[in-house]
Amino acid sequence: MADVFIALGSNIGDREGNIKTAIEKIKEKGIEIVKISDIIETEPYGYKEQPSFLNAVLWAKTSLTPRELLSILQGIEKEMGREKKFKWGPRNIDLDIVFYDDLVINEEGLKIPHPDAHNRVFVMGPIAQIAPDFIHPVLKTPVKEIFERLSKM
Ligand code: PH2
Ligand code: MG
Ligand code: MG
Repeated sequence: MADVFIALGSNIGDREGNIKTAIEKIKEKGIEIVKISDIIETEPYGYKEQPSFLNAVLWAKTSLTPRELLSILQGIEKEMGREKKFKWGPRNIDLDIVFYDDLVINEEGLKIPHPDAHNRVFVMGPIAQIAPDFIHPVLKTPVKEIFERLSKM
């Protein structure tokens, strides 16, 4: 089974409820959750003129392929009536694959590791909490070191 890290984010509606519903739905799909980070409130990154987010990351084990996992996560976003106005804009739920073991995938619509994860304190922080020694497979650096570097910026 692969170790996968899934980032959750919400900045519209019942943000905490949205994150918790998404976690329940992930469990229902037979994805085995190992650990869930704290849910943290974070300032919008990228496009700033939007409400603050709640973010969390979960660590799971799955025998789904990366494509299968992606389509399950997209299905959950759809079931939850995902609204996304534009790239980096507000959304009621966002489910992103951050890492899938040490795989590096660069395909249309499927990029793993998430190409911007190492720049996002709201992704590296939660992973540093639950799996500090996980090595970023492209940067070859433990997540806790990436997080410490980001925290100093
Ligand atoms: N997601 C984005 C854009 N900006 N900012 C925060 N704080 N949290 C997010 O999850 C987030 C964001 C697009 O995926
Ligand atoms: Mg995202
Ligand atoms: Mg997304």
